[in-house]
Amino acid sequence: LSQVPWWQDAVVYQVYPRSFQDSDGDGVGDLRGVISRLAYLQRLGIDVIWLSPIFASPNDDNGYDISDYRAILPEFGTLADFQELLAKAHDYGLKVMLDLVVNHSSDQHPWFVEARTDPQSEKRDYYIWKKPVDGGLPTRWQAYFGGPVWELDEASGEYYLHLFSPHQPDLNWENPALRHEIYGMMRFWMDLGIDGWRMDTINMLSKDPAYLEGDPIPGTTLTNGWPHFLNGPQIHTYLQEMHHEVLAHYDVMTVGETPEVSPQVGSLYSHPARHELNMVFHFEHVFLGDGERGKWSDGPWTLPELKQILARWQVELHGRGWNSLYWDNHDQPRAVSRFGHDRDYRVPSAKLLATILLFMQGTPYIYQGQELGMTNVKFESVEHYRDLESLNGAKELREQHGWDDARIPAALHARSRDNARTPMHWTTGRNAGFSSGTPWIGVNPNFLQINAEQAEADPDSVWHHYRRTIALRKSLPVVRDGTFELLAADHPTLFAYVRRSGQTQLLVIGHFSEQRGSYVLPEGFADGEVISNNLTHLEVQDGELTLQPYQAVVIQGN
Ligand code: TEU
Repeated sequence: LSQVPWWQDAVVYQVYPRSFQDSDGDGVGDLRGVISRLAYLQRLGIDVIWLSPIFASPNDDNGYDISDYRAILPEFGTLADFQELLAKAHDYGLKVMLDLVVNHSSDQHPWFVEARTDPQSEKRDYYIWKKPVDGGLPTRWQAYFGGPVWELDEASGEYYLHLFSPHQPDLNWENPALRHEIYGMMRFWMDLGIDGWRMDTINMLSKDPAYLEGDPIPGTTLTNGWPHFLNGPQIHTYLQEMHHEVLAHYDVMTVGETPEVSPQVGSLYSHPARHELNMVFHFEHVFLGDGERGKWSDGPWTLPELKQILARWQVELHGRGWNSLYWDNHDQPRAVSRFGHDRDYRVPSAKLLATILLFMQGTPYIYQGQELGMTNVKFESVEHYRDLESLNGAKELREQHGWDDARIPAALHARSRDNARTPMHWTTGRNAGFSSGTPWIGVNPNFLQINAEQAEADPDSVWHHYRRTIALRKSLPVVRDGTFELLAADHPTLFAYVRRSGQTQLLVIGHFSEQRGSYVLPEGFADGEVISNNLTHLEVQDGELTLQPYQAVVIQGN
């Protein structure tokens, strides 16, 4: 009998430190703030805290642009604060993962400063430089935060590559000295006792050396470079090397952030026999509705599409790797606003999303505030946004695509990353209990109705539904081990699946609709036991279930 790895039983909670809890009144969340909330996280029943980057950074992209990988961002605290956080978390039985951002550094990192000021230095090759082609850009690939991926370095006449902002130059993973610097840095944090890594954009490390032009992006002069840098030729070699050199020597969990992967490719990254990562985040469900202007197009999504994507990952990765389960993170709008119904059915639809997610196979990730059913924010104007992707996006939509002043705020409201980054709601007090100073980004005014203090006091809250569902999940090995079968795949409003293992079978049903509906229970479930229900009542008659809007139930069959 093989032992179950601990991370297969774990529930992860993502903390975005800047917006979680401020302890010193400067308006920015910090590590001592996280320490003060460990008891809260333990009460929720999670096992692992993933901290978005806490390292020194000029904050062009809120810490995803690192200028010193071994130092804590002073706004967040000191290394001693981090060590205290780690020790106290461990005392509470909680593990801590950090964010590994090594596709790029900050342009303020001493490596890049040296590479730029002295083209002869060995640090030059830590980054990716190209001579102009026909007097211009080496390729017309579009950067994630707008504009081309190449920035001209006037002094040397060469361009450097930045897949994200110009302040995030890409590191050159082809250089073995760079790779070993990174491995040494990883050992530094693992020797302090951290329990895992979330690896930022890890499938972008290996660029196709041909640097071929991409397909044109309509309405722009730029092209799509994705096929030339996602899941590139050396990526598995690098990850196997990282595993062999560092990861294998520690008891840590790893999750790679990998846009544009299929379950087959996900298996290459996460099959245990390949010694790369434990699991990856795919983006297929959160990319639903993206169009010509990417996320800003915010097209409609349908439930059959959503089900098909999630079911495919459940079935095709079973026994061939391991799934990461998520709706929310710091880059996504709030799921209750996107996939639920945040106006009239906020509480039931937030609970429904919890049920659907937590009964699937894989390691679930809950993002701060998701457990309260926090919603998207409706800022009055573009000036209230802080995220560079949103600000650059708004500018491009206005200047290059002629979007007007009604359409742009609507797009930001629907899809901006800042929807997830407004301060956490703790209480009904000043700034929702986040800070005694002026928060770095506006607080969502609905904190008077949605906050942790009230949620913990109300047994019917979204929070208690998360707590109970996490506990239930942990008590049922079938959730960890069982097979997955999607039922009624084409049904427009019903998300139903069965998990089976040995004699145990669970039916999970979620009703994504404002109307009532009905569902004939499959064989073996008509007189089963209802083990979870997001509403207080339930109607079953002659094997037929009547479903209320956004109702979610789990039935254990016999
Ligand atoms: O995001 C990687 C990524 O692929 C982004 O393009 C993501 O799809 C986008 O933010 C969604 O709008 C990671 C981090 O999670 C993100 O916060 C960083 O900005 C980015 O890498 C660069 O480090």
